[in-house]
Amino acid sequence: MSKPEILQVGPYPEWDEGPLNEAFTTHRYFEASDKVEFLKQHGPAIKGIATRGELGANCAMIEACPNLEIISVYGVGYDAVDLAAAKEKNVRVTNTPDVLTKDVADLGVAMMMVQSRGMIGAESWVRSGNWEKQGLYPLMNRVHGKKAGILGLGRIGFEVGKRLAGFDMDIAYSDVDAKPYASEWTYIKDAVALAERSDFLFVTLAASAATRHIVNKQVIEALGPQGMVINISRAANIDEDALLDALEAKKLGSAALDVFEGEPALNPRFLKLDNVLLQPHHASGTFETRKAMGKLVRDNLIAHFNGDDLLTPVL
Ligand code: 8YV
Repeated sequence: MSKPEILQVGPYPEWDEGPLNEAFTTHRYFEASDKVEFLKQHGPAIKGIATRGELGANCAMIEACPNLEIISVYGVGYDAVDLAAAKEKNVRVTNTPDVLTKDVADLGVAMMMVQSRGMIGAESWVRSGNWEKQGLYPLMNRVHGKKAGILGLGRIGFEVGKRLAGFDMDIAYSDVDAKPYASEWTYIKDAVALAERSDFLFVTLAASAATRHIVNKQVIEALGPQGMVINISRAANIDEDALLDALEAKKLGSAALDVFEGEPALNPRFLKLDNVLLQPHHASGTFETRKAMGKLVRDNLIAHFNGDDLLTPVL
């Protein structure tokens, strides 16, 4: 029996390519020089799309595949998938939650520590010989015991909170409603109020039209000149122009960012700042997690084409 034909939107690590090509006939969209023509040629045969969180599947891609049955996302964020178009065409959608939750939370907390304690500058201080020539590295800022705010207490936000509790931090969170599993932490619905009482503000919201720019000028200035924002969600959750304005004017103390508008290209204003930690969207980027993500992408596709229940359905 012929293998289902899959549109592969972006590259996967080599350990995924083999098993994916064993199970499916793949069409490598990201290698096509003329992507419109590529979809015209292969779209009618495509039964599944294997994509990545940041690449998704837009309406044009979905409509170019009239026999599409499922979109499998390598990532927990499915905001780049046109869910309305998928729903209209009765296309299933899956993602890869849980397998990446703890690594993403680990990196978010690490970013807070690295930025607050100035570890990037300290590394340069040693390597440049400044330690010998100029003496002690400048003092930095304590983390333990400070006030943390978590904007979005889903799986990743909750794991961030668990880690911050280990630093004896005073934890509050904002979400659509209070979470019974977080009764030890303070629930503050309003994002500005959460920022006002926080030293560190973690943005861990699933991105959607409803959350776009939820971290706006008011939230940023409420966090203030001693505050730090840490973003391990999607750039769209923060008004990046307002963030840059505040960082440049020192109205916000600092930022630690793993996601950017237009990534991997980013606004060059970031590169001139000394109060921002820049990371290349790698919060889930460990061998263990990426292998689990890749397997889950395949297992969802295989389950669908075998007529079995999907492992991690979104739609
Ligand atoms: C992935 C992500 O690294 O999970 C997500 O939504 O953004 C990241 O964890 C990315 O989608 C992989 O390309």
